[in-house]
Amino acid sequence: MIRLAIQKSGRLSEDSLNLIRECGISFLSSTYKLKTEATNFPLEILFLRDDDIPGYVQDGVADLGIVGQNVLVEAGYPALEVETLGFSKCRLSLAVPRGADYKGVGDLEGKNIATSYPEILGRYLAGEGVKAQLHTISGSVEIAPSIGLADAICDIVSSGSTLLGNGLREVETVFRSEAVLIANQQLSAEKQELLDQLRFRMQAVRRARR
Ligand code: PRT
Ligand code: ZN
Repeated sequence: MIRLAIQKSGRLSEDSLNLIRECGISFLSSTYKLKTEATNFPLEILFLRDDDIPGYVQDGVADLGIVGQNVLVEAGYPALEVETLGFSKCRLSLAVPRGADYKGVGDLEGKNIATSYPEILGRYLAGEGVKAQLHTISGSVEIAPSIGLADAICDIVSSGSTLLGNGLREVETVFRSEAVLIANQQLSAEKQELLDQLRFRMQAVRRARR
């Protein structure tokens, strides 16, 4: 039996469940349960908050997980990635108030930037040679400039309408992300075999979708 952790409720949940079903794996899903067993494959599915998934897979509490690369890299475990899945595509971007004078990333020197991704943003700014004060907040990052908490923000963008609605302008792409399958790095031979079977089916599903 191999254990796969997926997001309990959020943007990754439905696509993760659909992918498992399209792999020909059947299971009963109930909104109240925190885990379920497949009926035709030796798989147990755990339903967790996405932020907890990389650490659980790293520690072996779960063998496998489905999570966004943004969360995986921010958590510090990029090496766990084994397969890109092609859904939940988004980007982590820097944005400034619409009317702000901005010519390039150097203009952020000495500025206050609100984000939920201090690791990824910190590395990006260091690479650009820019020193800024990062303020880590866990949600509603987009309102930070309008309440005077920050000069700029760095947050996940997909359509861009949230930025627009908050009077912000996207100025730099810091990181591109999609959902990925991750795996513990010390799987037993039996679990490695099950992972290989799952990856084979996931690749077939992706080819069929194209
Ligand atoms: O409760 P839990 O901790 O499990 O969930 P969560 O609230 O942390 O995550 P969730 O469900 O919002 O997102 C899960 C993953 O989906 C993210 O980690 C990304 O990998 C991916 N994803 C894809 C997105 C978006 N698109 C997205 N648009 N995650 C967040 N957003 C948010 C963004 O933060 C911003 O507030 O949507 C807003 C912007 O959207 P647009 O379309 O207006 O640009
Ligand atoms: Zn989360």
